[in-house]
Amino acid sequence: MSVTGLSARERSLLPTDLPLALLDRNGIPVDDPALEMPADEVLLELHRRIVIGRRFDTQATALTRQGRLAVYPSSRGQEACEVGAVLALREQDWLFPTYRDSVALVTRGVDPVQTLTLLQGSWHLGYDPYEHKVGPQCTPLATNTLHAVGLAHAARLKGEDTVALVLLGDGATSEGDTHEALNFAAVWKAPVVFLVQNNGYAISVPMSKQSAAPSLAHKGIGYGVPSYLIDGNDPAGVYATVREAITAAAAGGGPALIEAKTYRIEAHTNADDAGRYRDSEEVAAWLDRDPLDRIERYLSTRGLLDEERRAEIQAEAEDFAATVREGMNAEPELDPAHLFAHVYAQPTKALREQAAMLAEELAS
Ligand SMILES: Cc1ncc(C[n+]2csc(CCOP(=O)(O)OP(=O)(O)O)c2C)c(N)n1
Ligand SMILES: [Mg+2]
Repeated sequence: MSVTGLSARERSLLPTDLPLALLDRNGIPVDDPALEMPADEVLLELHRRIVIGRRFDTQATALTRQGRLAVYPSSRGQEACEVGAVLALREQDWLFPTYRDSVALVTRGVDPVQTLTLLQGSWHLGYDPYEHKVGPQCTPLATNTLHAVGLAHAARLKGEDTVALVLLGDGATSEGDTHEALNFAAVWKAPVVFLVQNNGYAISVPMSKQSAAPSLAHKGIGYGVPSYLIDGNDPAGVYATVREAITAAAAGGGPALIEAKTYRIEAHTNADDAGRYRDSEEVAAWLDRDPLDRIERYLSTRGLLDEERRAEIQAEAEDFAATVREGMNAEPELDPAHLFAHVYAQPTKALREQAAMLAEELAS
């Protein structure tokens, strides 16, 4: 696309024509990259966390088949985003995830069983958001964008060095909340990074029916938000971009919008049949761009990843999966009265009446 006729400020906000990357689909470093390659320790940690995250994901999917989880939205294929973005966060930063981002949560250190509590249907939220600075996994699309901007703006007013990273999908960019969040993030120069995981679909709705924009990253320009278009299957590239955006936001540069082009390998959730709206050739083409293969190939070529380390990480991932199984197979201890807790600061009259009615019924 020609940028002739645009002002310098407009040009500075635009994403690149081609998605930015550090590693190509074969794990070979791209020529003349616009991003800085992360240190070797970071690359090794990206690899380790992706292996563990993927094992967690297959374990969670298996638990839905065993009736231990009500629903699970898999992020298989999207691990470069799930892991790359989270490892780029500093300890003091906040993460605002969606239902798709359980792997991001466990990468941040949230207990895996607590992570799955919501999807098990046994409690509103299984973890303490303050412990790891992770907001609740958001099911209403895009509402977390507003939470992230609110938190980031408040932190800035208080003089705290905190950046908020919000994860959202391609479909969520059509929600009004996303636009309100982008607008006020830019007006307030709030330190917030919007990472759109464009996985090609909003359930069965493909990108071609979602947006006519040249890219989702282009949506930033109308709000004055600088944008990046990146290869969302390159763990090194996702890490480097999110890190760069976080550093700029922390330095007072305001928000950034990143569109990461990726693909959801599994169905929307275990309740969806993806074969009804996409063909297997499309899936196969994306399997060929697998983020785990990519980083493995790069690290192996560099001599940083041998069979021994690979086996160690695999064993660690198996242990992690066993912990998840054990925790999820234990019957949750539930108090029906908790249904009414934490909904309102001051429960409404109707809720108080319902709670009393339930208590009476349980006592009889
Ligand atoms: C406000 C709102 N509208 C509709 C839905 C129903 N819904 C759940 S997931 C989904 C698709 C979201 O697609 P996308 O944002 O691309 O995220 P993905 O599931 O692909 O990660 C829809 C429409 C919802 N959860 N919230
Ligand atoms: Mg999507």
